[in-house]
Amino acid sequence: MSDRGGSRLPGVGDEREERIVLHVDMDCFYAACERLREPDLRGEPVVVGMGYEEGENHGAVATASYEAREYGVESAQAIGSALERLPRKAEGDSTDSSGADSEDGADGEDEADVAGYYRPVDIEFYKSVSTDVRAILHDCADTVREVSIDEAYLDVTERTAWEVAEGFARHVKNRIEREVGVTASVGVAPNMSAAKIASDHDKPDGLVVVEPGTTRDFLAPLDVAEIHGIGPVTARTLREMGIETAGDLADADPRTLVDRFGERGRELYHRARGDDERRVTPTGRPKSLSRESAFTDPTTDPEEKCARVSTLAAAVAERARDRDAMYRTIGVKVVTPPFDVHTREQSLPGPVDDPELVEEVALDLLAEFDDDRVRKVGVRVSNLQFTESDQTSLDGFDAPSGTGESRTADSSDSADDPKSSAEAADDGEKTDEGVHRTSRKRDGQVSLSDF
Ligand code: TTP
Ligand code: MG
Repeated sequence: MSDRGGSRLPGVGDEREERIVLHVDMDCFYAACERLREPDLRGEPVVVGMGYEEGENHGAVATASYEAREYGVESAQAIGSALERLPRKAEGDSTDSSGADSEDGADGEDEADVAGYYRPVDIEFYKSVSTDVRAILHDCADTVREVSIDEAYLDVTERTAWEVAEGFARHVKNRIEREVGVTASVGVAPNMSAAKIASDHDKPDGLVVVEPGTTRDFLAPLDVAEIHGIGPVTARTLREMGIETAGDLADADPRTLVDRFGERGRELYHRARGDDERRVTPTGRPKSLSRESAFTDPTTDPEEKCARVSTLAAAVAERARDRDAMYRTIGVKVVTPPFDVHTREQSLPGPVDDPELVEEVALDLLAEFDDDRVRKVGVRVSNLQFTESDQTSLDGFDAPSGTGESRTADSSDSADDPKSSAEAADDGEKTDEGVHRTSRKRDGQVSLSDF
């Protein structure tokens, strides 16, 4: 099927088999975000409603925590139906306990426990959390395709090897959990569609690796509906044709499928066989490069802060050089407890590639915070100008050098993901906010070492 390479020997000349693709999908994302700022919700059934208002019955379920799913609550359900399955928890001073009859809960629960926390969607907050997650993804991979607020593909072929791909993926997962506080499920496979199925295979907190050469076997027992691109209608038609599993589909006669579904039938046939030659194409060229690092304990020690900023400055400058990027603006970010983000930056007369200057300017900007207790510092270069077209093959997504829109925190195909505060900072604004927002860490070295 591959028109690339000639040999089918594993790892030899077959580019398709060599790719290492990660699909990262956050677990019950909106609910996880709510838990982040309301830790009491951990381990509890949580329902996040779109168009929902506290104490009301209208709106639809955007997502439900896995605990709430136990009661039959699911995305797109009317809040009224969700409340029938999982009554609202009576909470202190604010919410009522309407419908708090708990007899239809899951087995073995105390009556008092059979109730859930209902929260309205707060998309701005979820975007800020998504920005933090994306920063880690960009730090871990050179090629990141953000497909929604909680989902991305990474091509990490250049960063790792199949022998250690599982450890690499675990590292990505652990970083997200440790640094952001939400869990992701990750699928690793030689192509995008298998990676997506793999990330969904063991949710939540899953990690499933599909080694090259095993994709077809991995897919075979799965229901056809799990194949990307097969919705309920197609699945029903396939079942009527006696095709229940991906294995059945892989063994079907492609001509019959084309007769029934047109060329799409052939595509589904290939997907079921684990053939998917799409490359992970990034959602954009960076508008800035940054790196940041949290102190284990907040510190006031100027030397400690300076040392950290120097290290970060060197890392950022090196990354810019790797990317053939010159920069005209150098900035620092300082986070003081609890989550107050301060950014300062300085623009130069023209674009430079000058690691020493990055350090010098960054330390200069940091001096303002000498007396402050600091929990995190970051260094960023922006106003980038690319001296070489290092992503020529991907330029369909890019504006000309220096004006390319950053997709580091933005997804090009996610209309509900406008610029976050971190992005605003990239536009030269100074942010000084009392919310938990961090700019991205999008550069990173092969070692993936955490600062
Ligand atoms: P999903 O990744 O589909 O769902 P999820 O992250 O909540 O749960 P899972 O663990 O199964 O991945 O969607 C991501 C977010 O998008 C989700 O948290 C809420 C939002 N969303 C809606 O608003 N409406 C919907 O119908 C769906 C499916 C998701
Ligand atoms: Mg998700």
